[in-house]
Amino acid sequence: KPLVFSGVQPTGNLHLGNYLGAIRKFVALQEEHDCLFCVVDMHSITAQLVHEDLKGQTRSIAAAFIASGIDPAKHIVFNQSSVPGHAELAWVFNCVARIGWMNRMTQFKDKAGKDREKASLGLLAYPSLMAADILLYRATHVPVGDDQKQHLELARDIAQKFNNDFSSRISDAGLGIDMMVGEEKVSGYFPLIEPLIGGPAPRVMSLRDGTKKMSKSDPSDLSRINMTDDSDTIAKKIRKAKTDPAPLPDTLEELEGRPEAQNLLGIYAALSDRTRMDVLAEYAGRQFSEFKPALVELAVEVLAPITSEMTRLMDDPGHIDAILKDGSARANVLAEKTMSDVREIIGFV
Ligand code: AQP
Repeated sequence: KPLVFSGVQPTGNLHLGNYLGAIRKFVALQEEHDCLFCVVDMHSITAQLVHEDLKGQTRSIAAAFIASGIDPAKHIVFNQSSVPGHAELAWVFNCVARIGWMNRMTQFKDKAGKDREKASLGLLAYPSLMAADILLYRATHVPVGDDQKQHLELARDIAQKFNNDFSSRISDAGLGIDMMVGEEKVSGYFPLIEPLIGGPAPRVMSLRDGTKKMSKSDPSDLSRINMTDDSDTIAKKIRKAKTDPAPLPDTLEELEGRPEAQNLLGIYAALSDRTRMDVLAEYAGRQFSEFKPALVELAVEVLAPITSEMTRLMDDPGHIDAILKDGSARANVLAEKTMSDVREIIGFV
């Protein structure tokens, strides 16, 4: 049965990119799948070790999951550091993965900056921990934004190398599962991961520059819509969003070379669960001076109830901690089973 895993780092205010690229998809997937949604606090110390309020940030991500509609009674909502298997499996994967694989990661290059020697070892090994997060539960389906595609491909490579390196031990212990690699049927312990990246806004771009990803670390707050922004702030940011002077065209092809227009259209489509073509059919020929107020109305309609529910939940940190504790206990049971198999396969006494 397909199992869904995804995580969000507690590294600052969540924004519309995190919501549309990840959290909104979690909510849709929970109807048909068993899911684990994780606040990946161990990832958050890879780029910056000391955080002013890591506990508060962790609770606010959990609150965002629940306020967006994730049901923590049916699915597992927990924080990464409370399940020791993440670190244990990441160590094994550090020994499976090759340094060259990590050096090629664009996120590492971006986040490490010019002086890579000064980046933490954790930042380099980030994808190895991410592979462990998913494979600790032998999860198959991973909803993420487009920026995580390369990391998921690497997680697949790690799973495949582990399966190959230990193939006879896996089959001797009777722990293999059958899976298809292309046309070929193979057996291995870890499943091959399916990234779930599609939708009309797989990469939400900055409101100030349509060629840059919307991101927590952009110094301009006008570049992003935070999930905690009030209605007036959302309206101001959309009003000030960069656009070009042309009206919306009839076809998607005519939007080529207009990144800001593409971005706003994608955001509208994702927020309204429609295709970009469908939205274009309604707004073709209209100026952004007409489209932006419609986008403001839609964004406020979707985000305001989530923001107010997040605020309500954050007023009771004890309740959030209890949800995380319960999720961690349930995650730990699944993790222990995998780790006991992995120790057996490797030959740890
Ligand atoms: N702009 C985006 N568009 C679509 N999806 C996005 N995600 C992040 N930014 C966008 C997705 O959100 C999930 C959680 O992301 P994360 O917690 O790993 O944070 P991040 O990717 O480091 O987020 P930021 O905002 O981009 O942080 P900085 O500024 O530190 O780089 C993931 O599924 C991610 O794909």
